[in-house]
Amino acid sequence: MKNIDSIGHVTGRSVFTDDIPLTNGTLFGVVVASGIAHGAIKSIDFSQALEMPGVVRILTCTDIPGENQIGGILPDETLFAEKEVHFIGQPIALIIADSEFNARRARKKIHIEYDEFEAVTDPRVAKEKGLLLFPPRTFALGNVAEAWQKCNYIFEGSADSGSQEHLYLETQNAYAVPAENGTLKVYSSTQGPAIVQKTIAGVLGIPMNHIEVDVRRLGGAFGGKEDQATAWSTMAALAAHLLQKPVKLSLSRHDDIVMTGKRHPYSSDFRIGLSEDLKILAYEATFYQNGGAAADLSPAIMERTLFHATNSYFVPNVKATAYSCKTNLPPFTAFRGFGAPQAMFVMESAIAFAAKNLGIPAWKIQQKNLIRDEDAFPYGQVAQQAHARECWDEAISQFDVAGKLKEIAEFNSATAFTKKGLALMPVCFGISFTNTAMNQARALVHIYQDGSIGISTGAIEMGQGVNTKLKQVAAGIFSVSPSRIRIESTNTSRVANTSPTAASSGADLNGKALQIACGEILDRLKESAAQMCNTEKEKISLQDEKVYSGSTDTGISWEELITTSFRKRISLSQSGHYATPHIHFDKSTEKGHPFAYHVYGTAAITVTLDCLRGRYWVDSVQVVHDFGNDMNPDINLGQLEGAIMQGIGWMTMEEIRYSEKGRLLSDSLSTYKVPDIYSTPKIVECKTLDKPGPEQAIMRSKAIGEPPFMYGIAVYFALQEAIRAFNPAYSGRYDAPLTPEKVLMALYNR
Ligand code: LUZ
Ligand code: MOS
Repeated sequence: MKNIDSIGHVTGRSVFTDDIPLTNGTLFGVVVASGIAHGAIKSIDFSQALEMPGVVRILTCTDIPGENQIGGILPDETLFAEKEVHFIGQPIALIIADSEFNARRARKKIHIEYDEFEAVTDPRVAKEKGLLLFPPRTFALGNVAEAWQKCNYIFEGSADSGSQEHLYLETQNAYAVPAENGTLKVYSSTQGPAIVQKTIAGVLGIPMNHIEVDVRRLGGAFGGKEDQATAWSTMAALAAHLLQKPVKLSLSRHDDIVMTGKRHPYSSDFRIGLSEDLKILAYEATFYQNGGAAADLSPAIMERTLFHATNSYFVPNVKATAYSCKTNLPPFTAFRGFGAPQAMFVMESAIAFAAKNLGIPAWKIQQKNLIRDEDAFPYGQVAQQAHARECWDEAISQFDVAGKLKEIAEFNSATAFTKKGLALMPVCFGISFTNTAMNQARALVHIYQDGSIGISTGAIEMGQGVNTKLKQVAAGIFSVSPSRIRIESTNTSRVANTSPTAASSGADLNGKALQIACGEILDRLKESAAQMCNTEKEKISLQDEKVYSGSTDTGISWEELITTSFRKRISLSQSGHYATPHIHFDKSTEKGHPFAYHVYGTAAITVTLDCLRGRYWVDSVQVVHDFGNDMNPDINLGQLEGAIMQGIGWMTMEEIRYSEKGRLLSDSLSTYKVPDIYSTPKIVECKTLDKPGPEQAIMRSKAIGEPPFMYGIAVYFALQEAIRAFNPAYSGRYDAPLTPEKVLMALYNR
């Protein structure tokens, strides 16, 4: 089934939050933000701004009727700064004017004086100063202290990975419309409408049932709207509530890039111990997560870093510790992979470092240590249907990796200034929110009298195709044409208390809830049909919009079944609730069974390097991926390809830089480069591992959003191979992204 949004998107008819027609009298908000990274606000002069044309009002923390608090996990973040500011871009006030232009013009007339304090931007410096957002955590398995004695080889090093801008096409925006009796309707470009609703309720000091949040679809999110859509929606709601006028707030691209949090940069130390025959006996990692100025989702992201510390490998003795360091940068947030890519980069760096020192290819260590069924992850969950080895073996044979390595060696010895490199990247990603309580979802299904169907769930369509998958689920259960089904907007009044659409679990959780709701209606319809043709319910089935009794067509159509059932006063509406079974986690022991299942795969990436200029190309990305029973090859391949490109961008050209004073230097697309059509690999080839998916995956089709992101990590190590082929003295620091500038330096330095 094709993505149901494809035609609307291509013809520009799809409606995003920013496209919603505005009510007459709508006002516009523009955010006034801190210009320094750390300090006390001495004075603010709004007088000139208030006199500018069209300005209606300027809101600050003193205008908040409820609590000035938007922290999602920990209550440590204000909507508007009070006495102090903690990062450049921290909201201080909201200008409301009759147009966005006028609000922006007025912003230039605001004068703020600060007492400037020292700014910290480096996580290790923050840790030294005792600046942590919350206490550190350690995951452990076996006994590393003892295991070092048994190792033939021990290597120690460090690895850093950089931040990443989400660059969703649709910037953060919301439209809040006051309704009767103090209620509000808020259109929000958010992955988490329930979080938006709850936060608005807290800030306004009104009950959640006074706020209806509605989301048609997002123009991309990638995690950037899991938690960080909330502030902007809340500001719009606050203004609409206080002024009793509709208020629109839409961040300009520049404001969005400067004010919102991104992927967490990490600085990490590793120690890896191996036996003579290359078994990893012990692994120790210390992660310094740069959390920014408030916790945001950092506790959950730090947790996922620990969960994925050993990637796809079984290591019998592990100790992984993570610190979330408080710095004067915008709070870093969810981004596809959610802390796992950062952990896996460290593990792969440790393996690459060991391999380099032993003078062997890294794949020998990777291959030797892939996890098997019944091996335990450091968090206690035992691997089941672990397809790490199958994916690896298939990749090696299907893509003739041995032959390629030989070709590359020959090429490299025959050419002076062009070198090639290849690296492999096995991936294992756990599916479920690491916070067990979030693994629940609901759906609401209506069948209308004419046989058409309306479906609401908690899932947010953000381009990933979840609505198409939901339509497939319902069409399959009722055996009706997908054209009879409409997926409604995601709305907190229809489906309440939703988890954000995140953690690659949107289709699984909401699809399962939908299956339950549809299943109950189907059951009633079968009962009704059985009465209509005087037979038992068990004999009835629906096939291609017709009622069958056993194998005979009863002549009753879907429409007739529905109208008759309606006249018989049978309920054609149903909600469904799903909670992932069998998952649990105990934070006091850091052990449990947090994931419904894992997704596996192996990628091989080949690069070509221009050793005069430091330019490089990705020749091929070849993947064996564990889709389970792939329910929608088009959509899943699209997710896989997009994720790989985003992973390659993170590892190569996407470089977020802050000045020492905490100013974002890469604050526009002239200084922040993302992969474009010219940097896509010449070959992207994906083979499906032929293994059935688990029961907990929707239609046994495994979650796809995040796992392929981490295949991109291979590009880093492939580039290092190519650099080393030209410059054997290259020390091989682990400091992503490996930009062309860094590559050029590496080619001619140690
Ligand atoms: N969001 C979240 C996520 O709140 N919890 C998670 O475990 C998670 N994992 C991946 C992406 N987003
Ligand atoms: Mo996410 S990183 O919002 O799944």
